[in-house]
Amino acid sequence: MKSVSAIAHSNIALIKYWGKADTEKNLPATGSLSLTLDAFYTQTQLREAEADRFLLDGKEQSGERLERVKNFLDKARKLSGKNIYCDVLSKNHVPTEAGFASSASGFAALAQAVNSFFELGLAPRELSALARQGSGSAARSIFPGLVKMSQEGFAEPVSPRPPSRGPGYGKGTGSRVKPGMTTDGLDLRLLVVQCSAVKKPMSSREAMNLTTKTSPYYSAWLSSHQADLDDALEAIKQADFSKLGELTEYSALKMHASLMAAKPGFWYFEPTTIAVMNEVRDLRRTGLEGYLTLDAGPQVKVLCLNKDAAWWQKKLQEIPGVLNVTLAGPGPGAYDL
Ligand code: 2P0
Repeated sequence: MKSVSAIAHSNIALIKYWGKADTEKNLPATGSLSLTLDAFYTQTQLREAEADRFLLDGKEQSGERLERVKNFLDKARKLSGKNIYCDVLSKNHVPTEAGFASSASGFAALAQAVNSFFELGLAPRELSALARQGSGSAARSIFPGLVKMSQEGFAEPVSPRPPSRGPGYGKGTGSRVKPGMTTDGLDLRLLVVQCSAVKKPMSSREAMNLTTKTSPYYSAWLSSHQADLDDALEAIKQADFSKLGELTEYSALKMHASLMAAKPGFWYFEPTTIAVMNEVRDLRRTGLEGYLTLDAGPQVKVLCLNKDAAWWQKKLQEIPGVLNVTLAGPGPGAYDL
């Protein structure tokens, strides 16, 4: 019986994707810029079966989760002309639904596995576009390190490099990188600060659609976004960490402001989220450089340089209410096992 396995790592956007140009095709309204992370990933096995099933961390899924996976497999069946059904066995090494972007690694791993299983032979850019149809942020997890996503709906590495095919690295679209190798002179680290264990009260997809439909700030988000993306790419080129950090914080706060201005307004912040946000600003004033970002959940992520990461980790862990702080570096692109 046919079986393939793949791994994809999670990513966190520095310049955010928030809103769609086309919900059918899941096309983003703007580009985005992200860092693929070594610390969080999803491993997915596809096994030929009588009918599609989806097991996440050993639990059989139903409802919307199952439907999204089935729809994705339908696309692969259509592309390949092969009417094969499968068990999708996924294991998340990412805390699901707490703002750790598990759909990014999830759909990227599924796309990677589907490419082999259905023998689609997709090139990296096409594979990224396929992953996007599962989840917008998944398009970026196909690639290692710093990744830019275009409005056309596919991602690519900020600095393209030939993929490594060394032993143990699997067949992948992105090389497994050593920390610092894909961040162009900026030895970036991201500290993921867990501020709450509550389950996400609103999915990012719902929150994004609410913003698009009702927020008067959404048009401002759209019109100001391209400049942020261009400036961030320039900051990377110049290895200007302060500039990249400022833009990272700015993009996240603008995204959340647009959601708060929706009708009804919504926010993901919990008390500890706010405490960490305040502390990051204070620590930056009095200590070392670090910049915050926030996704569709209460956790705070702090972008810093490798040389300052241990200091930040210690300081963040000391904040009352913080559950844990995970240090992540640049991670590899998606690959077959
Ligand atoms: C991002 N997020 O750029 C933004 C910032 C969350 C906050 O992409 O509807 O799961 O599946 O395309 O990719 C999370 O939303 O949304 C996300 P869909 P996705 O990372």
